[in-house]
Amino acid sequence: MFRKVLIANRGEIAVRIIRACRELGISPVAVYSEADTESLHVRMADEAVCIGPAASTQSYLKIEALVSAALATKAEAIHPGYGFLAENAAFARAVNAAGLTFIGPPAEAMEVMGSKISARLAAIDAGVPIVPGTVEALTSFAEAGRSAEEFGYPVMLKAAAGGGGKGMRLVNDREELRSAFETAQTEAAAAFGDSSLYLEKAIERPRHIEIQVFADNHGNVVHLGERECSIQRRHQKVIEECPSPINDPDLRQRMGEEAVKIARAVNYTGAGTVEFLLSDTTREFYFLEMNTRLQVEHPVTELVTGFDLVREQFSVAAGARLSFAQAGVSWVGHAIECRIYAEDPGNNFFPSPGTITHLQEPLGPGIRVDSGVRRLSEVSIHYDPMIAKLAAWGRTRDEAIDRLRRALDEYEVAGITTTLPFFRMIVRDKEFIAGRLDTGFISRFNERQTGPQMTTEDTDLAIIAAGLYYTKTQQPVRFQNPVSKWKLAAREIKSNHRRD
Ligand code: MV4
Repeated sequence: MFRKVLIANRGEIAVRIIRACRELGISPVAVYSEADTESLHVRMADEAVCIGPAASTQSYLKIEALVSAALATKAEAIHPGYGFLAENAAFARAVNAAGLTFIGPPAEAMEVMGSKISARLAAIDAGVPIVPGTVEALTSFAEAGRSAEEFGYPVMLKAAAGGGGKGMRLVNDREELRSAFETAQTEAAAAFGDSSLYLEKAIERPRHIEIQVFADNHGNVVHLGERECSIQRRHQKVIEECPSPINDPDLRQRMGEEAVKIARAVNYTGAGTVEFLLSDTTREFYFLEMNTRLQVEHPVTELVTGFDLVREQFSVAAGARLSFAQAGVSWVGHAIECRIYAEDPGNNFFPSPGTITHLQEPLGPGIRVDSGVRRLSEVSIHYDPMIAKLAAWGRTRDEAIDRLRRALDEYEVAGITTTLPFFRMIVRDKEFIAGRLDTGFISRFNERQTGPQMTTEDTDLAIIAAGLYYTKTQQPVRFQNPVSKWKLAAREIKSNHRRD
């Protein structure tokens, strides 16, 4: 095993990786930008190296600074976490060229999956079903028109260099194609420096189901089942679950086998995720893309399978065999994760940077919090606003939801606005509880919410009532079960009050 590892990341994932280091007796080295001198991950590491100014392009994305920091501290390996350079093949190559181990797949596998077109070709070669569509990049608008007719409207235009929904356009009919083609091209060029597009038939009301895979350097490839990630907002996952509420052992096995085929086809090693779209109506599934990193939502798989994915990443990167075989993987109970963001759900999820003046994270049966912050942490505008992940495990989905609801109500954050109130409403939503989670969930949820929305006068009354309560008792407003909008509003007023 490695003696010392550098963690090329920040926030909750750096903390998560440091914890795995501790359990394995590895000395963790943190890196930080000038905005992160006081951050939790820096405090928790054995050593920390400042790699540059706040802007991530000048710090967390600086390949030379990271490699130099690893060499200077005599680290033997670099764990990239997720985001930043985690899926950057040039980074993996630079790490290896410096004689260090990159904790992740081979650079070649990252490159194949980095282009959606080569990823689809790899799937075809492996005999894995892909969404019907073009195999090569579209060379002209005329070709897009012909392909759209061939596969049949509605179609999706997607950026070849994209992923995660960036530069994606739904085209319902011939009339919409021209402007969709042009905007998708412009967006792709701006976001990825590559305007090439391809076209897929649109799957209506799909579910996003992904399979966790793991491979070692000895030819062993296994899957750890699925995660349901259909609840998304602007292509950002909001809630993830394991197993999928449409849990079906036969479907899991079939998707798992296809995911393993893909991983084998690209000589994958380490942790990876194969994304599929599943048609709710036909139950058919199609390969979408492969993420060549540890994912944000890995805790739900850990809670249900019992494996420590970061530990396993270290172990296979150090050359060991996987600590389990496919037959040794079983799934117990149900886990659900909420991503807690420093964003204002009452203001279109606008970022809410600032100082966390009060923090009480939930604990208790079946609760796991992966947090990157503590009291007095600064949430900076420079980085992703996700401050923590809250996951609940229960023997059944209902029990997991009960625990999640309880933990969300226990969770206190003041000084910044968070997405906690949004989750407190989702875990009380009938459709969510029933597990009806296709990709249209959030927009239908928002429509349901606009029904009993508070009027301005209601809000004013709630503010006055909460103010009176506070003046009288000198106690922050506290509710055991904030079911009504009024109580939720009062809860927010309580957080606002603590801001000073
Ligand atoms: C699709 C699709 C329908 N048909 N592709 C969105 C994120 C990216 N990973 C792929 N996405 C989609 N691709 C075809 N051919 C619908 C979506 C989609 C979606 C997928 C999963 C979860 C939420 C979603 C929300 C909107 C669109």
